[in-house]
Amino acid sequence: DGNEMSKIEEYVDEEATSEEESKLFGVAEDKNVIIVSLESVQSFVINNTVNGEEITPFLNELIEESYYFENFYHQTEQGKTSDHEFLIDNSLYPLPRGAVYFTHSQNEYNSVPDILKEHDYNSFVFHANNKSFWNRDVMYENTGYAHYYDQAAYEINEANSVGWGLKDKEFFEQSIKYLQSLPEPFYSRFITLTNHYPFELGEEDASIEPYNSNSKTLNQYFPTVRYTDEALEQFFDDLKASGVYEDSIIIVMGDHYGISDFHNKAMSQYLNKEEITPYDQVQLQRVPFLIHIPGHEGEKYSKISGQIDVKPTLLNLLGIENDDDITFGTDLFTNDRKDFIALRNGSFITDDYIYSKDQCFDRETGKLLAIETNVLQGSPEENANACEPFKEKVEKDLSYSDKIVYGDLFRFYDFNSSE
Ligand code: GP9
Ligand code: MN
Repeated sequence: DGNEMSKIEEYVDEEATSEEESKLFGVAEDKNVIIVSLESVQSFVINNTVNGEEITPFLNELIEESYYFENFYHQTEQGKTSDHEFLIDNSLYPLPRGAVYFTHSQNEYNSVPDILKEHDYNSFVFHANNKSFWNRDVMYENTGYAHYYDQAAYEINEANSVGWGLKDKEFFEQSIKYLQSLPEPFYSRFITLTNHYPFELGEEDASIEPYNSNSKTLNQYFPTVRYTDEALEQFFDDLKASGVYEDSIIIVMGDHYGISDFHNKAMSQYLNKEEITPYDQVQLQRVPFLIHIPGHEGEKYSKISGQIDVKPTLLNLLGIENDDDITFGTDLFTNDRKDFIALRNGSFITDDYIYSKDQCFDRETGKLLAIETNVLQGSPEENANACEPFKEKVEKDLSYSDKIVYGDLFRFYDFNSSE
């Protein structure tokens, strides 16, 4: 109820809200926003090769001209792509079970599209799937989207489809005409599809060879990632040719993992590791995240970050004061940030440690911090309990967010109280 909500407000003010102004506050004022969600693209393919071939040549280039966060984690659960959408539009955590897009689509939210409406933006999603998949049509309507360019907006046939549907190159190509017709400024999200499990691709679209391991899934992943990388390059070319590029900022990110721990044996072969430890498993939850602002040189950041941080970061870039908002993430361009990134399964990352499956690891080295070894080495401060103080904080963070969603608590909160 309202009481619970004021407790959460206090917590968020204290823990997640930055006291410091974003270094990039307002640099993208009135610009269009184009978010590209790369289906199942994980960070381990970035600046990496397979069979001696670069996997993502375009992304590797783009990173050099963007603000790039190399330790950025997805925080999704069973709601997969929709969980990622929920995170970036709301800076709330998705649910521990089920998909919030299905279970709580009628809640009151303070989503990015709703906020941007007050600043003359219209919001759109482009994705070539059935509109009711993940209950998107309902959720989008409730959170302020003006239109969803779904499957019905695209010409889809056998020749231009593979796997889950329309191929990414065709998807972007067919989207440009809609994009050019949008009233400006707009907030938009493009969700790719080709790099979806089971990673099917026709020979004519494969520029690199599959990997060779006992996992057909991992083997096929590389050519489809490359295909999506090429589709993204073509999209950038088209954005430039159409004139949309100059007035826009473009955010590119992976939505969630593509290769599950079921394929750890093949993954350890590819990564040249003896085994995939719980530490490695957490590190594999990193997805690419970059913000491309035409005219900006960009910068590479190593600080820990996650999908929960996207909303406050974006609003600050657009110069939108949002003091009364309730977000569980923090602007990426301040130093006054929350000191952990929580994954939805309770694993977490701090500057110094990674915690997963009841084990505490050194973040830098991946070394398991066991009490025994440390007694022997005489450094008791570096023991397995190092993660303990964060454990409680992370649980609190997740549970406060869950309380908001389960209890639809934003009904009791005034987002404009200081106006
Ligand atoms: C479906 C697409 C893929 O529309 O977003 O869904 P996923 O299985 O990744 O959630
Ligand atoms: Mn997905």
